[in-house]
Amino acid sequence: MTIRTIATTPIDGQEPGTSGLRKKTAVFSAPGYLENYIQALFDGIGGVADQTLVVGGDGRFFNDRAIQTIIKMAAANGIARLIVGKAGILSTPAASSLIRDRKADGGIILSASHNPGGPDGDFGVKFNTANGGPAPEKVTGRIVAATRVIQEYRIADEVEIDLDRVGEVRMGGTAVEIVDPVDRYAALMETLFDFDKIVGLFRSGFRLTFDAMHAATGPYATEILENRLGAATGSVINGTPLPDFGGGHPDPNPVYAKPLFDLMFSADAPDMGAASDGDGDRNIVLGRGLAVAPSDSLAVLAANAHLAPGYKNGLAGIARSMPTSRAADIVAQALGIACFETPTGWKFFGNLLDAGMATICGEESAGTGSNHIREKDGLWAVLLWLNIVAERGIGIADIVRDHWVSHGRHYYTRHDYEDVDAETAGALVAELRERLGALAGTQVNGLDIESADDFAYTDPVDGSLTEHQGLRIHFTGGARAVLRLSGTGTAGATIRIYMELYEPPAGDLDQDPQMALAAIVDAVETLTSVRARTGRAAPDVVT
Ligand code: VG1
Ligand code: CO
Repeated sequence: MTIRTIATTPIDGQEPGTSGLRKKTAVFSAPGYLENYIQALFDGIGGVADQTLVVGGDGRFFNDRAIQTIIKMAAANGIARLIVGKAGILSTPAASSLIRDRKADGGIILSASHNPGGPDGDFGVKFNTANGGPAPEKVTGRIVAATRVIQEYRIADEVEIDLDRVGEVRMGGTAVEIVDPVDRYAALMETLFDFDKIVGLFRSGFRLTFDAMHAATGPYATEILENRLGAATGSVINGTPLPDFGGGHPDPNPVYAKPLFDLMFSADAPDMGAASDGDGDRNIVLGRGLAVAPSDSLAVLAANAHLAPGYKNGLAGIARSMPTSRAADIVAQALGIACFETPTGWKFFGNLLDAGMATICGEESAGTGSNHIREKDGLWAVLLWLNIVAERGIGIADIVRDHWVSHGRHYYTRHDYEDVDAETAGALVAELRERLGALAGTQVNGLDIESADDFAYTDPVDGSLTEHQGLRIHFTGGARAVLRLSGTGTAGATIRIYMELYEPPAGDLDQDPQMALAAIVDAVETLTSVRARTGRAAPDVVT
């Protein structure tokens, strides 16, 4: 094997955000960009000599070429083994599970997740550690430091490997193992859920539509839902992963998964609708005429998890990201277990899961998962819902309403202003942050502000402190608004405003969330002038 050492210089801005390094595909595929970052990654983790890494991506445009580069670079850096998904594709949950199963030293996941793909879309690279979870900030910090001093990268002068052929080939001293991840993932799901019970549900005529959005989950969903569980053929739609996701935006929200939402609100709606995102870690679940708010989904799943075999002994604790509604906290209280509030991004759940302090975690952005892996897991959530429906014998909407009747309802909405000028967005946040200290005790649009702060998190396991994770404004009576900037975008800035209001069990549980939250929305506008300052009449995405 001939190894070439190529001289290079640091590239600005190779800094991971909420979930890995994400850039426009054109940026990532420019000569040397991926190479610099991968070498910095190897250098930042102390080298990969004699290690084993898992590699795979969500199949988006440039995935295949990027993997070939990574294989050649890993071989040139003396790695012992690479475990690569067939055709270069691994859903994020499958990659996490593979890292754990095979006791790999970590994994490289090529994904920009819910961001659009294609030559004009986005690309991303994420590093996961040996626990199967996204690298914590102390690790990404070392990688960033390495991007700033890089002088050369190493790459093997070898022909490309046929990624479609399952089996093992060698590149110099490196074993390159191509695996089909679907069976292994399906087997893991069989250990957690009562497949026989779910088969019975489908036999009784239960109808499901699962929209894989032409992304990574398709093959797993078809195998598990249709082949193993007996959902009718055609229950999985858009099941073939495509490099441009069929021209769509693989984010399962009401805007980008509109056809599924329309179906579920139509007269001919099946019993359950569900969708996952580009890399398969997110999920949305809908019943007939009802989209389950992701924050509610976390709470309902936590309250009913004991009905599935994998969780029959109960939960150690629940964790949610700070902007996620506090519906899960009420469940934790009722169950007598702890509820942790972490910054946005799955990397903050890793320590809690490793320490056995939390069993189920979730985010308002349509992510739920458990201690079976160290990533959120879209299909897992769908299977847990199916298991619960099969056990309880009532539909999705009834389960959710029943939950509100016993625990109360957290009306919730997130308003996103996308592709805002970065300076405008930064100034808006900075100004509100300045004013936070003076807000407590004041009134806005007739609403009393009880307290306001900038969320900081001290990890209870390793004591690490993460600051500036979102501006929180608490109103008397328990309502709240949170404002933060997205850390996953690639163009301008996205302002996210999260709003919630608690209605106790005896209250009005059947309002339209936008109506229920209208006063909070207006108060936030008064406080921030977000619409005026961004020149938008309304948010781009409302979830
Ligand atoms: C968003 C979500 C966050 C999620 C992250 C990665 O981050 O808000 O909850 O963990 O995406 O999800 P941000 O910084 O844009 O708000 V995924 O499925 O895109 O990897
Ligand atoms: Co994702």
